[in-house]
Amino acid sequence: MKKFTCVQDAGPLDIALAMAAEVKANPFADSHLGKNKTLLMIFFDSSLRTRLSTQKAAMNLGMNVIVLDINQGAWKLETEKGVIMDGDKSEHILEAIPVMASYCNIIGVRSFARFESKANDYNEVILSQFIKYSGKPVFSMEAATRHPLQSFADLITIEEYKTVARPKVLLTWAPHPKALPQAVPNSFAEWMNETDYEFVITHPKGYELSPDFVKNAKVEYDIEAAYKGADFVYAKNWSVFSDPNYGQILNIDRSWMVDSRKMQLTNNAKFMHCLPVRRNMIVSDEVIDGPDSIVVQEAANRVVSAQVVLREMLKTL
Ligand code: AN0
Ligand code: CP
Repeated sequence: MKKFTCVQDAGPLDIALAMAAEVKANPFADSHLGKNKTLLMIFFDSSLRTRLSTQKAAMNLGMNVIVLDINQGAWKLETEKGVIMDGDKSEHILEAIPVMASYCNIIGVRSFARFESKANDYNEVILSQFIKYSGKPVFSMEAATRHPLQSFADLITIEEYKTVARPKVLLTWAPHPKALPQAVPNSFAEWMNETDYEFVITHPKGYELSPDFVKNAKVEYDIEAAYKGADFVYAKNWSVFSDPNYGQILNIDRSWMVDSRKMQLTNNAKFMHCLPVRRNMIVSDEVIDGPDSIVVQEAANRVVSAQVVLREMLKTL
């Protein structure tokens, strides 16, 4: 694996899931594979889970790890080409990428949607420059349009907890006070669409995701019908995708919060969220603290998804 930015990079999902099971059962089986190999994790945005789980995965493989928070101590980076650099940015990404790449063997990048230009976000201008100019295997730790390590961990978790062969998986929008990217729901949809699950998306009118990610998934605007019989309820907030309101919040309708009343419509559904989650905005205390909440197990599987990706990248070095 030379790059991991989307579901296609994972290869056939049955094989990816088998690798995940292998890694989970025996996390130190490949502890020599990463000897004298360095992972550089570059964060343009905050993180708890991605930072810790990816570092743990690298340590399980015997790698050395360097973490750089671009916004804390590094030079401010210019990312636009051809500009006169007379502002507050001291260094251009065109030098910074090959320099950073010279210090490591594998690069992980976190760079969220900026909401300044939909074209820049959906063309992944930051992540694609790392792929183009680093000469090293690059993986996404959540980019502008996708969060593949999260979606892979979500798939692993659903496979572990499903009680029927073909579960109904509901992705529901939920309210949040700040505008959030579409990366997590886009990516979740992209991965779910590669399975044979019954995959349903529900959200208020105006929050339609890009058709490139929704594909043939059922979009159900009747929230009760959407919840009915669901085996998994995956909550996430996202901001508007469609023009002219790209990146904005249309409403924070609290009635969309995942609560016990809605969960009672389901087939004892498990509750999932990528975290961090705002309690009593996205989900009620009762649901997230209840026996069907698997958010911590889901987060724990982030080590597994990261370790599969790093292992397969190490094998190509
Ligand atoms: C981010 C998002 O919605 O993309 C990261 C989630 C993993 N969430 C927040 O910024 C709260
Ligand atoms: N789910 C997730 O990626 O969490 P962090 O933003 O804390 O890394």
